[in-house]
Amino acid sequence: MADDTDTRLSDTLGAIAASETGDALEAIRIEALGKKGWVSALMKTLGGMTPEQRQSEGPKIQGTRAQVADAIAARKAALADAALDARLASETLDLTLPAPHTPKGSVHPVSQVMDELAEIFADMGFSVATGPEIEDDWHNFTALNMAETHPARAMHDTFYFPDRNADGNRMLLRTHTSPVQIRAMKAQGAPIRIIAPGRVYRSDSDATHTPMFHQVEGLVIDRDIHLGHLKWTLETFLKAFFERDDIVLRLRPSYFPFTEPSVEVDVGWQDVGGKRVLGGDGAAPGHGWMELLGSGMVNRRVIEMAGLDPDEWQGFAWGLGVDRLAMLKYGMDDLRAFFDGDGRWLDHYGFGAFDQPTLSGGVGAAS
Ligand code: 2NL
Repeated sequence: MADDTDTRLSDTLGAIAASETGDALEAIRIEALGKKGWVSALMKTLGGMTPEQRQSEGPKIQGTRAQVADAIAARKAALADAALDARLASETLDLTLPAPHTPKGSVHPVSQVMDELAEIFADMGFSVATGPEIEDDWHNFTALNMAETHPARAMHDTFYFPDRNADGNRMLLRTHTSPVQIRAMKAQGAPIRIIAPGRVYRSDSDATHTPMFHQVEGLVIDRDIHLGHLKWTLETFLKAFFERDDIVLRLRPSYFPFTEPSVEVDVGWQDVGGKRVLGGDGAAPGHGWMELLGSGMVNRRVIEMAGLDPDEWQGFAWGLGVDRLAMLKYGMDDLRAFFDGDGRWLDHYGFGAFDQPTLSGGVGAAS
């Protein structure tokens, strides 16, 4: 029986060492240590022994049981280690691989330019004012010294709503962001330094006009403000925006009902390889002027209608098209593509969300 046990023990230990899976090992354990296993059967023989026999056989049988149990535990640990090693070897992560291309949004050039404008003017002490796109004709026209008969009030320019508001005013889609500035003057009083960027609407649609477009207006009201302040402000802004020190302005007399005097502002351009590039004296040979924005000293009637005393407060204002500004700076040549929402156009002309314009890092985004 001792020989028998020794043979079974060495067979079992050999099978344990040769086992390749947890299942195979478990089968061996059941065969040896299970209720009906051969080691368990050996243990049961102790009950029928004399005390002397038990004394000599007991430690042997216990030793056999312990050897089998220890061998199984050791093999189990070895198999688990091997399995972990195999997993670690197969589940590698190559950190040198390029990031996968995942679809992501981009910042529209109009939003990018508006952010750039806000950054530049914030540095000159301007804050950003916003207001409703659905306006009444008092804030959009009357307060801006535009009489009932003014051509801009004609139906073909303005989108009117069919109903009047509670005060009997006609409602419309704002045709410029001036009403935002009227509201800001009435709410904040003077002095004031704001820009008002946003969507505006005109019933006009062709190659260079869309029924909705973007405008930014600016307004400064303070004591002793004159045209020199206007010219310096616009020059400083345009140099920062186009990131060129050689921006030259030409002021031409013009007419707007809301400013007096009114000035149209041209920027000098030069021919660089067949392309018009802003910068340089527009009067030089091969150079020219490009009309960029309208401005002027705020009409005293407008200051009055905004609730301020025009003998105490003066100021200047300007307005310009954001879409055109974006086209000039970033080289898009078709305005209509701006508002198609075509993913390919946005992939090409859009900006990364992390390309925040800053004066220190440059207001022009990298891509
Ligand atoms: C343009 C240029 C302009 C203004 C807008 C303005 C606003 C207030 C008072 C006075 Cl609250 N003016 N805005 C001034 C001059 C020009 O826009 O070409 N407009 C048709």
